[in-house]
Order: sequence, then structure tokens, then C-alpha cells
Amino acid sequence: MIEIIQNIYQAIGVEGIANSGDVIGLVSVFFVTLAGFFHSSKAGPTKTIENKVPPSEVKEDSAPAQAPVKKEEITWQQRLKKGLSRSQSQVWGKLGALFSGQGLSDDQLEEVEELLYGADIGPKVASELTEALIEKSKQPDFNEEAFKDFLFNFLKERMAPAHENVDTDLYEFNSSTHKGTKVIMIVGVNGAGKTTTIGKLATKLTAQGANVVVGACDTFRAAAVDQLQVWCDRAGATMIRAKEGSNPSGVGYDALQMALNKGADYCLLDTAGRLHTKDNLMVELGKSKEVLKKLDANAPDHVLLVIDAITGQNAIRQAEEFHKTLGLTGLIFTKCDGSSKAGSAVSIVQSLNVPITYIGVGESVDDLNSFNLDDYLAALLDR
Ligand SMILES: Nc1nc2c(ncn2[C@@H]2O[C@H](COP(=O)(O)OP(=O)(O)OP(=O)(O)O)[C@@H](O)[C@H]2O)c(=O)[nH]1
Ligand SMILES: [Mg+2]
Repeated sequence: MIEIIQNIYQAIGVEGIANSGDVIGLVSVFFVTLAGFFHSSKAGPTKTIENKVPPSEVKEDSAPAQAPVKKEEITWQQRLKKGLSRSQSQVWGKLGALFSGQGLSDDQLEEVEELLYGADIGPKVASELTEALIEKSKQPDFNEEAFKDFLFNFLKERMAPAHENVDTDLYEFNSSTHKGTKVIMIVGVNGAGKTTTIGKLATKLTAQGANVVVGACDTFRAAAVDQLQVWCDRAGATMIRAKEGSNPSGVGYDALQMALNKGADYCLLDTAGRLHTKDNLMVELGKSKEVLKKLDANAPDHVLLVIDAITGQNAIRQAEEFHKTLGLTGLIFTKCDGSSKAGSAVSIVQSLNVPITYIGVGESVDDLNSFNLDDYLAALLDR
């Protein structure tokens, strides 16, 4: 025992505890260290850890002896604002601070242009906005608050038309109005957040009483399927999976078949990440979509593209290519809590006329929510 502990301490670089005569001290230091480790694990961001523990491993008797500390309730608006705070301070806040009601100097004008072109909003919107701001800045009362109002309306005007008729069934399950099996295919480039988003979505929908079937169509990586299985087990959703390397279209087909047999309310299909520039992989995705029609002529009801908000300008190209192949019905912006400038959302929504259906601002279930344009713009502009 002593030898094992000595080896552990030596391995982690703690010297001077090699005297086996100090048995009690050594053992107690070891257990205090061990206890400290577990304590700090608990005190850390529990939401991330919770996500990774399968329900079967969560033991009833592992609850702490003390009375549970009530978690501070954070509203979605606060979460959103916190998530978008970097975009706010790095771009939109800096821009607003330039307007003091005194007009713009040449240097300031250059700064406006630089900030806008760096904000990932795309050249067309950036130049429209620059022109409008030059005009506005000539007004003596165009200060920071007036700037926020102006920008709110400018962005809203461009994004609102796509958001007029968003399918509320996507995030609100109402058993009395819900009809049939809603088939939702989730696509995107590698690592955008597809699997995590499906896990969160399945959790939210089952929590509202919906019966959910998930198809693990990313058959390239067994680890990805296991990751999804953990989410589905915890959510109480049925998952259809196949051996690594199986035909992804077949998994989608089987998942939909199962969903239809069960009379499930939702069938969510996870797909393997792929670059929008890889033609063969895009064609394969198109086939996975088409094969669903053999079971339900209207399937899929939705094809949602997951976009990592940190991607920047390249997100516009991604969206165009996925839209061309699949006919997107919605977008999901994830990782808006990163150093995203959040500008690409404006261009994509406007140019493709496709709404943002969900927004993710972190890794926990509570960090994903349906997209509300007013709330989003208010958080982005700190208005
Ligand atoms: N900070 C943050 N991280 C996120 C968010 N959404 C997903 N992630 C993280 O992004 C990483 C990749 O997520 P996945 O869900 O595996 O991405 P994917 O698109 O399925 O990846 P592939 O299947 O490999 O293409 C994981 O570590 C997630 O926890 C978000 O909104 N914010
Ligand atoms: Mg995945």
C-alpha cells in the first residue's frame, strides 16, 4: 500500500514523501489529497460532468450528506446575454461607443468600416450598414443609444422575413395539436455541434412528454454513436444504431421505420460531419435524405444545418452548399458563447431566407433554446 502511494506521489512529481517510517502521515496526506480531488470535481461546472455520466452510473447513495444548495436560477435571457457578451464587447459595443452625437472623424469612419468588415456580416450588408451609419452620424443626436436602436431595426429588417413562419413544433411539443412523426435531419461540417444538439433536443422534447426516436447515422465513428447513446439513455429516447461502417442511409431508414411503427412524435437523425466542399459526401447526404421518402413522402420535415458561430465568413459558403444539396429549412447556431462576432447569421438568414431555429450558448441542455430574434438582437447589442 505504502509503496503504491509512494509511486503515485513520485509519478505526479511530489518528492520527499518517500520515508516509509512516516506511515500515518503518508497515508493521511494521500487520502486528504484524494478527498480534495473529489471535492473539487464536485465543486466544478457540474453541468458538463452531468452530461457525460450515463444514468446507469449515477448512484442514489452518492448524494452529498448536507442539504442541497439551491442553484441560482438563471433566465434564458441572462444566459444568452452572457453567451453573446464577447461579440457584444468586441464588435457591437466598440462600434456604438464611436457615436457620441458629434459626427465621425476620418479616423473614426475608418474604424467603423474595419469593425463592420471584421464582424463577419458579409461585404454586402457591411457596405449597406457603413453607408447608413455615415448618414446617421451626421445627425447631432445620433449617440450610442440611438445607434443601438438603429442597428436593432437594421438587423431585424433583414432577418425578420425568414422568421415569420417558423414551425413551433420544432421546440414545443403539444400532444393535442401534434400530428404524425416529425422527421428532423441534422447536418453540418465536422465538430459543429450536431450530436450534442440532438442530445439536447431529444432531452427537451422527451421532457415535454414526446416520444422520440434518434437515428445514429454517423456510422464512421463508434465513439460518436456512444456519445449519442448516453444522451438518449438519459433522455429516455429510443436510439437506432448500426455497426461502424454501415450504410448511413440504411440507419436513417431503419430509424424512421421504427419511429413510424412506434407512432413516435419525432425522429431525429444525426449525420456524420462533412466538409461542404467534398462532393461525394454531399451526394451521399442527399441520398440519405431521399431514401426517407420511401417510407414517408414528406420526410424529412426539416433539414437543419448546425453552424459553429465561431466559423466566421466561411459559414456563409457552408450554408449555401448545404442548402443547394438538401434544401435547408432551418439553422442552428452553436457556440455563440465563443469568440464569435455573430455577423454571419445576418447574411445567411437574409440570403437563403432560412430561419434560425435554435441557438446554443454552451454545452449543457439549458444552453440550447429556440431562437427569438428580438431577444437575440437585444442581447447582442446590450440594449
Ligand atoms: N461552448 C460550446 N460548446 C459546444 C456547443 N455545442 C456543442 N459544443 C461542443 O462542441 C464539441 C463538438 O460537438 P459535437 O456535438 O460532437 O459535434 P458534431 O457536429 O456532432 O461533430 P462530428 O460528429 O465530429 O462532425 C463538443 O465538445 C461539444 O460539447 C455550444 O453551444 N457551446
Ligand atoms: Mg457528431
